[in-house]
Amino acid sequence: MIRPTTNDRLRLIRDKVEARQRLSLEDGLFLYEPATPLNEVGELANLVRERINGNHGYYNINTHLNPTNICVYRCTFCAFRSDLRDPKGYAMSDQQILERGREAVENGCTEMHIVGGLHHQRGYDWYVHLVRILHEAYPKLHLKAWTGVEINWFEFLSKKSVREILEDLIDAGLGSMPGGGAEIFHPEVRHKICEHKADAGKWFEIHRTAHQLGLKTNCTMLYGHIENAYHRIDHLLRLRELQDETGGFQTFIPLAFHPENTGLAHLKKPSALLDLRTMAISRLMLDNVPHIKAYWIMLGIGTAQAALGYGADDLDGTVRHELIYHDAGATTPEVLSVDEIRRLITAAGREPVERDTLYRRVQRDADRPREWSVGEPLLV
Ligand code: V47
Repeated sequence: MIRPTTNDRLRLIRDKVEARQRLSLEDGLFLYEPATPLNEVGELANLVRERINGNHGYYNINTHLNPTNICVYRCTFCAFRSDLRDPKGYAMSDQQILERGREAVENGCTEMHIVGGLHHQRGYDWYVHLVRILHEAYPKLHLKAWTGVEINWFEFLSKKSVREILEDLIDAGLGSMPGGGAEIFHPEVRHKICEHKADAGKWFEIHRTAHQLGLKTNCTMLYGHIENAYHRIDHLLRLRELQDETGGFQTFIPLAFHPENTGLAHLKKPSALLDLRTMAISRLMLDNVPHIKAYWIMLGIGTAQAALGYGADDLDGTVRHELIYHDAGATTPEVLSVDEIRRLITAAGREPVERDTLYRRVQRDADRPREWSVGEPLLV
């Protein structure tokens, strides 16, 4: 039997992409092979990216809030967490939290991204309360808060169902959920890097319930540690399956592992080549997720900019107060100005478009840039 060459297999995949057909597990594994030229994988991903998002390069004006870093779990990849009695440990007061809200609004932010540790001594009510006080004080600021792992912890604390917890949070002012806590779903890896926290089934149950309640959520994949290409493609296929069912994911964010100060500090950071290949393969496999985010904080500015030609359509935001990556050795700046982020997108040949969390165009008055309103949804 004559075995198909790399070119034959690439041609078959190109035909599928052009005909808008689904790529299989085998296709995904082939795209990850080092002998499959990265530029060709990127070109295919760019085709899909431009089909879905045209030439738009999205960004938002946002801030992060990590109310506590004290955490009952000990995920080996995390440099942010702290023990209860460690001098590094903190939990913010209501006043500090509200001060962050004020700063965000004064800087024209449309979104606050809220995630943190699972504090040994804080009850369920604290987590709901801090969403409520922020929403009451700053009702226009979109609160994208708590990952599936946190919601699972709230189940333990409150003895309520996932649905009841999400209803409490929506009532308090939750606007959507971030995509963290997904890591790698395959148990071979998950058991080694975060064995105690929510497993894949639980993470999916929580996102499915959120989607059923009308919440949009994001999804992520932490790559570049002990997983292999099979685990990554398996992860993407699981996400694609839930998206077929609910349509509730807005954005997929591939998260490059940063080893410094973690239990996996002996590993090397993933290369820019793996970053771009993963970005492109994500765009190709997740044909039903509207957006792919190149999170500049963790990729570095140069790679994030290049990713806009490898499937990504979004750079995330100006970002203020990011701790999870900076504790793990990220050398990117702590914040980008709007002018800087727009310049990066323009230099990549894309049209910079400010979006809100739900991907509607944000309009600002040139004379009063802190004030804003939202326009039409942005998909082309
Ligand atoms: O779940 C933790 C990852 C995630 C490290 O939804 C690490 O818009 C690399 O989910 N090296 C939290 N990654 C961050 C997250 C996120 C980020 C930006 C945007 C959105 C969104 C979501 O960060 C965790 C974990 O996968 N993480 N430690 C580390 N050392």
